[in-house]
Amino acid sequence: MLTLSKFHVILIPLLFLISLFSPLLSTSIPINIWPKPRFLSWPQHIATALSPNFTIISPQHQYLTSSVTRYVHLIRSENYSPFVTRPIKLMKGHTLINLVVNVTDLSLPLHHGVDESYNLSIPIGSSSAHLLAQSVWGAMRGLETFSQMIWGRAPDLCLPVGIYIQDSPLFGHRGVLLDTSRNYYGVNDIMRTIKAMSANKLNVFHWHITDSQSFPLVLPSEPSLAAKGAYGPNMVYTPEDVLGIVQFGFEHGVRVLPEIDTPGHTGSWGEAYPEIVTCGNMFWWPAGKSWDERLASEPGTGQLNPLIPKTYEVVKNVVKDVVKQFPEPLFHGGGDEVIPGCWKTDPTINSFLSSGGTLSQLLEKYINSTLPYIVSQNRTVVYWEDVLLDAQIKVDPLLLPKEHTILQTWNNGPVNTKKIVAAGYRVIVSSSEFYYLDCGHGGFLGNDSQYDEQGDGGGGGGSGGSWCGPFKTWQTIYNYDITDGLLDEEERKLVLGGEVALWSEQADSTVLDSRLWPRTSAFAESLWSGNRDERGVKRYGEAVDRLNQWRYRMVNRGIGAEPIQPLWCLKNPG
Ligand code: CP6
Repeated sequence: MLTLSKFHVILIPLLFLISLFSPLLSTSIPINIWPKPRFLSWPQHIATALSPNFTIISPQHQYLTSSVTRYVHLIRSENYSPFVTRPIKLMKGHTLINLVVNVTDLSLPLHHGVDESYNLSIPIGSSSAHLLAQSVWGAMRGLETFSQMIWGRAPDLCLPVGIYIQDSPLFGHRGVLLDTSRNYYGVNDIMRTIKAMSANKLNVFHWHITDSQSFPLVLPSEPSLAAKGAYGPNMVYTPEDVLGIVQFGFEHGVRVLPEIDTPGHTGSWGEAYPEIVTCGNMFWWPAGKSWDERLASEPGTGQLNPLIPKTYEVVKNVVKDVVKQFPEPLFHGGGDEVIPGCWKTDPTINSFLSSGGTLSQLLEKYINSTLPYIVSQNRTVVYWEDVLLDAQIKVDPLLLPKEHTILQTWNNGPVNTKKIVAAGYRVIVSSSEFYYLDCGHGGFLGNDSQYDEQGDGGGGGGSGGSWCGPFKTWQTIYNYDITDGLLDEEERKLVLGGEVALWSEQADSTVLDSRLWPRTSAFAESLWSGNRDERGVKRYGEAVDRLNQWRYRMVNRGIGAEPIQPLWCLKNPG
């Protein structure tokens, strides 16, 4: 079998040379692959018909096989045509009958950094196309690309021939955060999101499962947390639901990364265990008080009390059950927005503080009593940046072993990313200035100036308020470079990738698709193949029509992505 590297060495320079003389290469019509592949050559602009009996031949594999079945169905029932097609030569009397998939190592697991590269070629005159990948996950990326090259109305389908694609991602961690605590989402909403992620070659579903408002996760060792903390008996995720979602993730090449946010954002735990939560159900920002004096980060929040043994009993049970349900090697422990005022409402904590203890020591005690346990369960822990960077409550880096800890930014993009990598930690970038999708509406406390410190009419704190700033356009998202401000290669290597975040104070299933898509597609391309053209110039101008076309294909596939332009623009391309 031809190996990827031989392919690479011989074919790429050759095709590149050919492409230099081909004026047709740069056109994206009718081929419109999103995210754009790293290398694509289609010098002769020839297309052929897809056989009505088209099949995909691939090795047997628990997850690849179901993915192949899905793509055969999707491809054979395609009903999508681009609005404008340039003249292309259609081969007469020829059809493409199958796609042959080869995977070099079927055993490579779906972990961070797994090889997702693939080569796809559809030779002229052959009845077979060829997909070669190192891992089944790379094969899934290639299948998606192949499916995006088909157009027409089944059974009259076409696809390009004489095309060669070599593709691989720039970043290994390409994620979407969904908050299922502020508002509940059904299992079908989560699966539809994972499906759409996979179509955009995204690979991490960061599931912010619990927060202060509700605790929807049913855990066998701690059943009362969901029984009392969920919004209702049907607004929960049972172990069977989780198993189904994790399985669905594997079938789509998407890791499901659970977050159990502690010690802050835990008001909902207090429904079952009031004794372990401080300031549960307290209104968050009394009139006239400053940011630092606020009691909590939102209405209804609360924080776990690090001085009570019962806290650790409950947390360990939760971690133990979550680790059983989620095979993903990363565990997100939260650690964001621990608020001095909330802990200070508790008498035991107050006496600890008045006898010389510090707020940071409280968080240190909490981390030191939980992180080693999570690591003992064979998990690497992800925390929000706050545990390292918060001005008042942060821990000694000695308590955050670099080999077991990853930090996720949410403030001050380039600056905080730089601080984290400079301290030697791996980082996931999800800066609110670029990657928060929930913002753009009024704050949830309305426009009451009493709460409007920043004077911008936002509600302040949390999503939708003053910290959100303006609605993030797809261009803002597309253009952001997550390694901005990092000068040397060593620092850049520590940037695992990024995540967009949909916090759900002002979102639920009714707006899920349109809040996520197609802006998350813009993010997906930026992290897969970058946001610049061959000359290094930002390519959002070129991307707009492709994104608009891709949005129509997503809508065809049942994703309620919102329009970015009037249809007129596709009829009159720039
Ligand atoms: N919930 C949790 C939130 C936010 C964070 N953590 C958040 C903060 C600011 C904005 C949006 C969301 N709602 N648990 C911060 C990581 Cl603007």
